[in-house]
Amino acid sequence: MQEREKILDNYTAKVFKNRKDHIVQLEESGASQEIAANSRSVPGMMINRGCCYAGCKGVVLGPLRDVVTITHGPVGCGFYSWGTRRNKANNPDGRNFIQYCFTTDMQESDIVFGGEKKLKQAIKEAVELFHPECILICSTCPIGLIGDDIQAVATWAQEAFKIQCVAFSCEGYRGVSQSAGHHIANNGLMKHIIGTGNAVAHAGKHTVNILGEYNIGGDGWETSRVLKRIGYEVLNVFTGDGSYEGIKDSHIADLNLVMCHRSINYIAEMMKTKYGIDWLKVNCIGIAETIHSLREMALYFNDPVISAKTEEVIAEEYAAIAGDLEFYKEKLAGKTAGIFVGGSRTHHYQSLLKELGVKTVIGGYEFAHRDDYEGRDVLADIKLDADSKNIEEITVTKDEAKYRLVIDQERFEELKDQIALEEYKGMFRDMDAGTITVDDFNHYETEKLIEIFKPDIFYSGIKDKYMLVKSGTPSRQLHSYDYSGPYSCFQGALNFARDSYMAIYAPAWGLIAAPWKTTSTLMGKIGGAQ
Ligand code: CFM
Repeated sequence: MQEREKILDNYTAKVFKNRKDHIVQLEESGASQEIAANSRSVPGMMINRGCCYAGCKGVVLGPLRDVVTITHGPVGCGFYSWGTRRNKANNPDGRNFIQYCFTTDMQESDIVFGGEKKLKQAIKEAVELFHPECILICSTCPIGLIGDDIQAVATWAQEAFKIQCVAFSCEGYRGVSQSAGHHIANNGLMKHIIGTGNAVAHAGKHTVNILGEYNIGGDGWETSRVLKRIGYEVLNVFTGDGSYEGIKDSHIADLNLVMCHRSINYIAEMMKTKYGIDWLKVNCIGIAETIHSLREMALYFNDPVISAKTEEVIAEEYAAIAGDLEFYKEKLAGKTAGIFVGGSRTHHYQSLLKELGVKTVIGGYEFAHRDDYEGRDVLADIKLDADSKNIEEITVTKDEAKYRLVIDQERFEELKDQIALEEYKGMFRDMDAGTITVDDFNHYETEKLIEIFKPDIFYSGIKDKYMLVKSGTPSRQLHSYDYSGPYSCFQGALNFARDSYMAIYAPAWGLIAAPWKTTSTLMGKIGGAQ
């Protein structure tokens, strides 16, 4: 029986019918196979997904440091999304509010009589105490159910306090996962904030935005450091250590780099239509992938100074880690891994693991869409179901005043054949035959996979981490990096290798067998005789 069948074998007919299309075992290395994704989970299963509010407030909007983001709802939602994602941010202008938890703390009577008054009061208090230029409102499930008009409250706040206020109807139940929340956040930022500034393009500066980089454990800082060394101007990071003031002017960038395709492809595409900015899919996790991305950027800009500097920085950054990396490569060679994260990291980390000699045998995502697995070529074939249709699709048009092409159409076509311009080929392309991929994995399936594949390490999420540890499998948490990081670029690769080595070689794993399993714990003497 193939491993895939072993996992599905225990399911009842109804669950089997649902899950069979979400589990794929690759027949050929790098060849795409169809997978079911972005659909409702089976009720009652212990899954790892988050909700729409988590995707909007927690993932995309939360990292913006100079805005006050108010969670309109009961206190639990605000509390749960408070400071747990390790999206680090600096405080360059005295406006870093991300360490606070702002919530309207809706009580029973507010649910019965409506919460708009309370929301207005919360905005008033936030303005008086923190003087933000921008307030974002994110609604949670009960708000949608009772019908508070948060959009009207936002309009009121704009007039009352002369600040920007944007409301996001990102109730947890909208869509099937946090992916819906990404889309809603992308729409709101695009409609109300991106491109509203008056900055003009910095001609000849090679200005980039990094999209889909949330600065977990400082990844965005490390990537920016390397890019700046080469001579790029990093205008904005969306949204790790990002700012409202900054992203208003993000339309003047020459190129958008897309790190996490899943959470931000919408903004990348809309900025192309509206402002003419090309986007390039990059991956700054792993040495080979980082080098590849840096060279593709250099090709795009086609400036001999940048190209030379790119090679110089690559050589220096690599030389700085090469010695230490050898030690870890030796220790990690031949190991196997499982990776389950949200919607992009499972792909990003596979090539880094390969460089370290670790083979990824099981992988998967919580909420990715088919294009994240199979590549953007399938976009036209994806049929939208009722849940997806529920998310607003906004249409943007060319902004005549701010539209600007850095390269002409002919050069664009020429480059498109060479580099990942407006292209993402998906995760399957980099996976080997026989490896298994699970969409919207649950705890039963994870347990079963561990039993079958016995990976040496499992790069997990938050909910599944402890079940892995209890099964005796070393785990590194790949969402928040377990208090470590950064893991991006060259120095980051070394950090990752060190953390993986420490996880696998921790002496604790030699002590997990219960003492009574290996030695008799019954002690005594035979009495009676002298
Ligand atoms: Fe993108 Fe992310 Fe991810 Fe994501 Fe996330 Fe995250 Fe993630 Mo956790 S934006 S899809 S919703 S790379 S919080 S920084 S680690 S599940 S794989």
